[in-house]
Amino acid sequence: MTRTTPPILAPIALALVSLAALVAHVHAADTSPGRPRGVAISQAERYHPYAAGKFTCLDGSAIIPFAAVNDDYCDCADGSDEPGTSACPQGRFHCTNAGHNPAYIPSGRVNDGVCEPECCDGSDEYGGIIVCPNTCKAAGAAWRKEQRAAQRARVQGLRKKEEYRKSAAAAEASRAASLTTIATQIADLEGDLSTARAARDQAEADERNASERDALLGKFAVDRLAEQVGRLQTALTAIRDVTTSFRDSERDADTINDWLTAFDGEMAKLFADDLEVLGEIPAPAAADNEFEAGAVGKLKKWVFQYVRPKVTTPLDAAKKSAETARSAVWDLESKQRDLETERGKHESAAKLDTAGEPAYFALADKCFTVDSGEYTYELCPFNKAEQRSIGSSYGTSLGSWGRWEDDGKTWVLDNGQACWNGPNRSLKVTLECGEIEILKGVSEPSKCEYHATFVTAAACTGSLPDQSSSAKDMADRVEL
Ligand code: MAN
Repeated sequence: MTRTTPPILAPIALALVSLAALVAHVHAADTSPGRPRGVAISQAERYHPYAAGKFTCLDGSAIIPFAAVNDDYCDCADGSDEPGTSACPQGRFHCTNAGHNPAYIPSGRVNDGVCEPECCDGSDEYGGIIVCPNTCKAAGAAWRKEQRAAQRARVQGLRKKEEYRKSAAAAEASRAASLTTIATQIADLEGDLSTARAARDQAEADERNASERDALLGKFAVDRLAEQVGRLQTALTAIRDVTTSFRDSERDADTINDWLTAFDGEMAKLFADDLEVLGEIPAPAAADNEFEAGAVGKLKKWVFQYVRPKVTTPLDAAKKSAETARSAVWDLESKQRDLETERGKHESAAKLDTAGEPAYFALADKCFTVDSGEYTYELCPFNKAEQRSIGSSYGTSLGSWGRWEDDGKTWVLDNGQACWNGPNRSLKVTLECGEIEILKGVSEPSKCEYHATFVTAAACTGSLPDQSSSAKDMADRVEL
């Protein structure tokens, strides 16, 4: 059914049309009847013109006729009456950017003949100086693509972080188990060590006794040997006599044989008597020098070269036992040191300052490098950072582990190598979420104060979303 206007109402209708035209003129800049130009949907409630015909400045500084909103004259201290014009320098213009993200620009940039990149819908230039194309569709699509990629990276990072957490939990469990085992091993070792030390002390006491005895024996043997020298001397004289007699009077063979037999007997006696004792003679010492030059010396040499090595003396045995007992103690002590080092490592690993996030344990004992300018930078999380000239192995310390800052978003490494005419070197690391660890963007914003960005899955925050909620999340970001 069509409704027609009765002729009597025609003048009223005309007046209404004129009024509407007037309102339309006053609000020529408005985007919709309920929302003046430059006002965000979320703020529309605060711009309620039609009820009372008044507008209250958003800061409450004044109440003005609604017609004064966007009339290109600044009435409110906060500039809220001119959201859609450039009249208030402190004002903000809202671009709806349908299809992309809404944005605010300073209202001074409205109708300035420049298409603001923030306003992809071109709504900042409605005055006709320039026509700005609406690029929101493409920009929104590109932004959403980027967001999806970032979201994917975040999700992958979060998955990796879950793995990190799991391995951190496993590592912690195994660390605890190792610490218990090590504690038991150390306790056992202490028992073994006290037994071994007692055995060593005993063996060393035996060694000392054997050594004293050996010294006495040695003295005795040398005395015996000296005594034998006389006999040897007699034997040599006998030989000399034999040879002289032989040369001089050509005595008969029987006589010579008698002499030689006598000499053999003398020599055999000498060695038969003394072999055992000679075996115990200590190695020739400086004190024995008086004997070295003569026959005794030669004999001693013979004994030491040929006889002594075949004879084991009680001192040799005692020395060997003491040596074995000492090395048993050394072995146990070295095992004890190894165990203590291992215990220390586990304990300090457990103390890593991960700010309560176990995923960061995955970065312990690892180092990451990047080349930037003429330097290679190396970051070993929770440990140290270095700067090296590319290709060089000499490193300048940029600092050692310091602390977390910025609510868990930054690491500080400080007390690095002193800088000539500057502070000790230090490095601030901004943490970024990503699946793979990357050290990037190293810079030196001020002399010897460095900055880097470190991408790690451990820095990813939030929880793993399911497919549908992530899609919804994405849609919610786009104000249409
Ligand atoms: C080295 C490097 C630089 C630093 C200067 C300061 O060349 O560590 O990064 O700025 O020393 O003298």
